[in-house]
Amino acid sequence: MSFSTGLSPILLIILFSLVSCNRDVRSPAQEVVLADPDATEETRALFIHLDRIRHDHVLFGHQDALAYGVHWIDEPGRSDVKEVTGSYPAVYGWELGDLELGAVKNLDNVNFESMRDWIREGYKRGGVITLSWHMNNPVSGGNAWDTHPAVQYIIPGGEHHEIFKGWLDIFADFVKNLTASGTQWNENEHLIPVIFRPYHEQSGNWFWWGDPYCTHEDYIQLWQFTVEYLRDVKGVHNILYAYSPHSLSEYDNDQYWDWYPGDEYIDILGFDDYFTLQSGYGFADGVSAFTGHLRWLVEQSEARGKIPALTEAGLEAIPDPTWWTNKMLAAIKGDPATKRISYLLVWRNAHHETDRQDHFYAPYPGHKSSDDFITFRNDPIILFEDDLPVMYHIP
Ligand code: BMA
Repeated sequence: MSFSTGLSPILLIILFSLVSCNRDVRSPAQEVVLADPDATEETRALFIHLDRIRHDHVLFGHQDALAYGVHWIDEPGRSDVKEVTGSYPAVYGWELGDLELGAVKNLDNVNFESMRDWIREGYKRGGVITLSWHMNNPVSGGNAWDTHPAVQYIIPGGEHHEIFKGWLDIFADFVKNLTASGTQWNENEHLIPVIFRPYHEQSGNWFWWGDPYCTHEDYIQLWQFTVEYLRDVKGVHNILYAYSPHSLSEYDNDQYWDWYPGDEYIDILGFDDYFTLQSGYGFADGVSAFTGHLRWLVEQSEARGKIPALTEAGLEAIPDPTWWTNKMLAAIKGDPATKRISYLLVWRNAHHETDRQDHFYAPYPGHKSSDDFITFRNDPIILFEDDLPVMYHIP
């Protein structure tokens, strides 16, 4: 069958190339759907780069990396990870617990002013920032582990809603004051993007926002309100939102979605898991069980246009000297899909003399897993800070 458009072939060719040209010039930044449609350029770029890089690489992260290590506190330039491997981690985790009380230091004794400087320092070197928040119980006045029910009282309509909003105001001020200038990708003063991971491990029973202490509906409302308030009322636009229940070993995969606020409120899908790799939960082989969880996370994230991440993991005090390669790396390389997680973050290296003893998750110089950690760092899949491309600019 043939038909005539009534247009000359030359005009048709011009029209066709205009249409295809338009398609080509549409920048990838415009195609990305974020929880915050008004996210800053750097925030959007971070999402795009994490999403691109994850096909070949996994970024390594460490909580409180610049604030203290097992044998030092607050010494400029130091990091246990750097002292073992020669590079800072690619991802820096920071914790905001007690910020909401107007405290000078967080619950782990990290000064908030210094934290702001360390966030800026890591960002200016090209690192990625993620924030956790062990928020105090806004109803009982206890800490995050005080499981007195609170969620139902702080969501809209609840009698403690105003107190909770005040805490979000303090958080919003903190995040809106995270700025930097003179970076390789932007000379001008601009906001530092952060991956915000509130109300984490909600599948567990140890935090007041945990599963036994609120309905799924109330948890979801808490999350949705948080995003809408920060984004639409407080005008915070430098956040990617990360969802991270505790280990998939503890429940059926379908239950992962029980607390899910919806694709419109989430950018990163993760989970925290400290136990499966040790063959916990009755798995004969922790590595293959862990690989299975990671694969599921990657597949689910890709189906929804989200970024998968291992938001917290590690082995406390790393008693196994080859844990990095024989457990963690083996699980990540377990199949082609698992390699596509974007980052993994290990928890903090508590100061031995003044904080919890043997509560550390990255090696320090002289630790028995140091050599293996260097092998892990040298694997082409794993990226530390000195391996990173520019994450905050889309050419
Ligand atoms: C926990 C432990 C605690 C710490 C909390 C918040 O897992 O490390 O000692 O206070 O995280 O960082």
